Amino acid sequence: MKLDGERLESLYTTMVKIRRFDEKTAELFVQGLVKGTAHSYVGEEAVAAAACANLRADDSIVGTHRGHGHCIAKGARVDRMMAELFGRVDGYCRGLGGSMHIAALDLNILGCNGIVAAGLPIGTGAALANRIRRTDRVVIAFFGDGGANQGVVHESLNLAAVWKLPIIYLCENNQYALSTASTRTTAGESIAGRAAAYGIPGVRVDGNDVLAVYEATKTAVARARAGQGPTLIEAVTYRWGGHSMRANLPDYRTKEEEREWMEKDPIARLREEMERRGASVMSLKELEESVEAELDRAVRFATASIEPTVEIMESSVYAPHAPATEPTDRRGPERTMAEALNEALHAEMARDERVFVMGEDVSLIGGIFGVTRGLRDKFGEDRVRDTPISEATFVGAGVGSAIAGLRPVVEIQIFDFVAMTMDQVVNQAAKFRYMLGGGPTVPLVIRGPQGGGIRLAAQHSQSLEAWFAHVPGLVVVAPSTPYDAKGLLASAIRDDNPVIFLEHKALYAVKGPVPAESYAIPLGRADIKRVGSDVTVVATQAMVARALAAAADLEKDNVSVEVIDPRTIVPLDEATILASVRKTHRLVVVHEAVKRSGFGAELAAIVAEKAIDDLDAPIVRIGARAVPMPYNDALERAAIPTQADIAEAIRSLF
Ligand SMILES: Cc1ncc(C[n+]2csc(CCOP(=O)(O)OP(=O)(O)O)c2C)c(N)n1
Ligand SMILES: [Mg+2]
Repeated sequence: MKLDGERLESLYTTMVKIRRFDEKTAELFVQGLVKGTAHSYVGEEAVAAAACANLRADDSIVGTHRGHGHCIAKGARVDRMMAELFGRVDGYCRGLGGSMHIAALDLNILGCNGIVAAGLPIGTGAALANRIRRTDRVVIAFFGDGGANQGVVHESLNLAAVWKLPIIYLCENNQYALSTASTRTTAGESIAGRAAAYGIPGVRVDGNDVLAVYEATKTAVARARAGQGPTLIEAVTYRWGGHSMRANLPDYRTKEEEREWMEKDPIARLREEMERRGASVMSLKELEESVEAELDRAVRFATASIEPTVEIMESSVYAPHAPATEPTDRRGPERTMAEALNEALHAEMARDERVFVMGEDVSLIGGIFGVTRGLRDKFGEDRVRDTPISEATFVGAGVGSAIAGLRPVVEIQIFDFVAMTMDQVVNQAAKFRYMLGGGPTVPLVIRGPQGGGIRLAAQHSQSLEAWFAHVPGLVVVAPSTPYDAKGLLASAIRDDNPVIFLEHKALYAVKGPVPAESYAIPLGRADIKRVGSDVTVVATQAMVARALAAAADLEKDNVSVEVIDPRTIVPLDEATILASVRKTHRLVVVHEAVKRSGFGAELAAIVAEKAIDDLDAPIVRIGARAVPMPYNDALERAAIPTQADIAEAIRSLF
């Protein structure tokens, strides 16, 4: 293949820049200026340089922990990269992300990643966004030979193949995952060979031959752009240095092997090729000198940059919440909670074409609880997607498409299955904005049913809000009425943060008045479901009705109970709860989740810290027994707090 001289010069410059950047990084690491760790890309430069040379500015990449080369090849500024490695405010992540997390959305670098292979679902989501928007943009998702054995790689290949997404999965097979040779961990002849199982092209190339990688990627990019779907490329290469700059590990490779691969130096090979085609030694030297000068400036820039502040750190976690005004009149036709949620989805999809819905069985049949019914008829299959059973990847695709500018609403069929997705929720969605210094937004809703009461046993009945409330970066919503469900789902969809939206499956069929028009309830605003003066009961989801029933009962005994539903666990309306406790001087917290380390423990601690002098009695927490949900009817009832349990707890305070 013949590339013109200018293209070869550009490839050469990129490769030299990558090499010298990482050599410099290693020196600066030893000097203590680059902190933590960094992973050198030296030896593998041809892969990123050739792959990205096929991309347009509006195409995207996702990189790996060894991502400096990916960023440089996609056009990142080395001064801002170096400032990031120094942990300084002018770095791409304002010093909050570091070497493994560099991203630049203006360059469509959608993030490197500290979690091996986690970028693949995210890249798949960005490709999905390209598809939904009907653009011809493509995505390259880099991963390693070690990463190739992660489940999300297989799920991503499958998802992209069935949806014919415009993405290239580019495996940098440097033959080791930390100390472990890929021959000891990887079944089959090759990684590229796995593509056959998904019915897509799989290509194995010499990753140290920049022209071979260029050619393979060019074909794959053209295919993706033409709407023909994904390609898996395996570029065989070698990293010259250790796994990371921090790891001082025993030898696991022979010197001979290292030498053999260094002789296949991709930069020297390209240089020879260029010289053979007539490039002068002088002109190559000039390119190298200009790279050197740029890197010197980068180090000066990083050194001069100041440290980020605590204010930057704290303000980078959440995007401002979407403003909302709750309706003054809550009256309306009787609707079930499932219908109310469905109305919100219809309204938000009509209001904003960036909103789309995906999940298992959400499209054709409208979800197993009917929450997404009718959406496909109204908005089409493109925006209402039935997914494979690949929770980690379709949630990750939600993260990727949100980063790419859409507003996905992803259903988890039964919320216990969220365990499959924890990396994408906790390490990716919750941290993306923060790790990029508070700039980007991740407008993603992950919704679905939690809770017990219908005999679905231990793996289909948990109440999991505490898992998510513990993770900075997530919003956690848990409505108890159809009215709240509709208004809060609208807010969740309009919010620029990842929202965990927990519906209680036993409440789907419960009816209540729901205003017909579209409305949004502000996040972080509790609702006083009953006004009282003797004791405050804070209850969530299915426990709200039980607390209200207990309160009605206690009224006969002249005990006046105030019932507050926080509605959103994060952000929490502390002010309303504290004001109530200061009035009633007593607090009972009740939730269906297991009592131990539940949300009630947090709330009890907040009230103890801020209002202990106002309390006339100990705080009482009520939650499920610390057992997995049993199948047996009577035992399930015994595990979950009852109306009688709540009434008894209230009485114990007087
Ligand atoms: C999910 C996960 N498991 C383990 C690690 C620790 N770790 C970081 S890089 C790495 C090796 C990755 O190998 P490979 O995917 O081949 O990439 P390479 O480092 O060779 O570029 C390991 C085990 C991690 N960061 N994330
Ligand atoms: Mg590797």
